[in-house]
Amino acid sequence: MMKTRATRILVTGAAGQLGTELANALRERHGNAAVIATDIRGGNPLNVMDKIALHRMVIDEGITEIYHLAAMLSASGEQSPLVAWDLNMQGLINVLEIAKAHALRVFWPSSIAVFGAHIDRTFTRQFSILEPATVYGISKASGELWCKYYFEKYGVDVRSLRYPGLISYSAPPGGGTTDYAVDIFLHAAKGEVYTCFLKPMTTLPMLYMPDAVRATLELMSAPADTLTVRTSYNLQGVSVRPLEFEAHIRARLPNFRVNYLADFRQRIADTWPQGLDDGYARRDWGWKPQFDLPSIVEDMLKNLLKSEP
Ligand code: AKB
Repeated sequence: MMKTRATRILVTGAAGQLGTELANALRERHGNAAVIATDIRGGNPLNVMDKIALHRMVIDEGITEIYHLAAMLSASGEQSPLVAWDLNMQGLINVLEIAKAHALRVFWPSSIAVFGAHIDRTFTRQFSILEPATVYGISKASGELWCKYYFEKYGVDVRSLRYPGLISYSAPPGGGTTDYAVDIFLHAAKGEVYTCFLKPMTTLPMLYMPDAVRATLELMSAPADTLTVRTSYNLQGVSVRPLEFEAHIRARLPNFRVNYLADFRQRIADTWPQGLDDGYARRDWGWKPQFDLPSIVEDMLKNLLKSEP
């Protein structure tokens, strides 16, 4: 009889915006001791570029699943394109190789950044052409194909979501084009004026963190034979403009003010989808977002204002 291994989860990039919350959710589900949260920035340090260290961690800790989140995002990637490419690609290949050798399950985040020119930006389909305009997007589009390759060629059960911008209050994002959607709340809660680096009418898709975490757990617990997408699933939450965030926040905090001063991130945002067709995710594993814009704004402000003196 085949022995089933106890679930032991390694999270890389666990100090990041998604990692912080996903590691907590995994701990709640599998128990504290089953989750090894690592990040190059400290705590339990692990550099995903160090193949030997990664291998040692997997063996020593009896890891059965990796949530590989360590990566450089779109805006910082444009500041250091080759460093971003190295980290995002080599890190993923290291994880896939170890997964292949030890029959590990893998979750790896992709992004709306895989899309660029020649798409229907208002309703970007699952199988639209991938022509990313950033090195981050190129690394995510290539990574998706590597995931599919390792699944088809070696049977590695690697699953992925194309996250839109993620909105949360626990840990700040860093280096992304959608970061404004968190920063605007942080400033509002502190009673500060916010200077937005995107134009007021820039529509981008966003997802509230509880929905993003739930989507990840649901995808990872779906039976393998129900999954028809082995690159990465489109995921849609809400499509929002900075001006709409401003108006909704001001309805709660009438003194809140936003200035608009677009920088290089505007060019990135202008290549991304404004909304996505996530029909495959809905059909294959039952995806359905729970938070709309008013409930996101309400929950964000409730939690952020609680922590303000
Ligand atoms: C970014 O803005 O780079 C990320 C993303 C959409 O992947 N939040």
